[in-house]
Amino acid sequence: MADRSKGVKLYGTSFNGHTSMVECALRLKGVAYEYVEEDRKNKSEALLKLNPVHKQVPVLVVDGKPIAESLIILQHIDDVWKDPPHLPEDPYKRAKVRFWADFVGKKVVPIMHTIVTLKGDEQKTAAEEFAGYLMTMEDGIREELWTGGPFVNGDNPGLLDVVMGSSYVWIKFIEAVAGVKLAKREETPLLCSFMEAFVELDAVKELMTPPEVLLQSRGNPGAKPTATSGD
Ligand SMILES: N[C@@H](CCC(=O)N[C@@H](CS)C(=O)NCC(=O)O)C(=O)O
Repeated sequence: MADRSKGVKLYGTSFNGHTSMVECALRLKGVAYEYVEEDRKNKSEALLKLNPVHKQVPVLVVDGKPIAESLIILQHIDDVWKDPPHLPEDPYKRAKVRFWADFVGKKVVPIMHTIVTLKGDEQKTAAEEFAGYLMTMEDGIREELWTGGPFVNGDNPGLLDVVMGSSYVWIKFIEAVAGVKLAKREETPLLCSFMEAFVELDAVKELMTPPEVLLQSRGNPGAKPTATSGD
């Protein structure tokens, strides 16, 4: 039985995909944690001390020891609380999960940020680029990882589901703001169904801020719509 009694503190910000990924992973593991809201424009001394290299959220502190960078944090959570596993047992598949999670961080998330800053044809081109990345991922996951279950690695959500599932509300938000369709079922049926299954999970449902709430909060990014342990 995993030790879930460690002192766990998460420094994050509201309406933030990286923070949300970490919260989802903790909740799926059944780990209790204290949430500390940071102000991106006025970072606390504590945050600067905990993440002196990047000075960013999220930072997870376990028994007083800080870990930064969301993907590193997700893997650390899986190392510390092994049950239920978020990575496959097979070393090759583990590497593939890490590869696609890294791809989301390097390609998918940056283009999402770009889409909202553009207009007209430029925005359309960026949305097509986004769709292309999803199709590449869909093919890779189908060939290398998928075994026919509702989630990437089978019947239970894993690290890639956390990464993609946490992005789902942001995809819906950008679709609403930009008026472009980003995740198309006809192009990426597997990814769409993984993300839809993820956001319906009881453990994470309350963290999934609906796109309309995200839209309302655009002018008030400090507001947090759910309790302190949620996003
Ligand atoms: N690569 C980092 C990115 C984290 C990140 O972009 N954090 C943003 C919030 S979304 C932040 O702290 N921004 C404040 C800053 O960069 O000064 C991760 O995956 O954790």
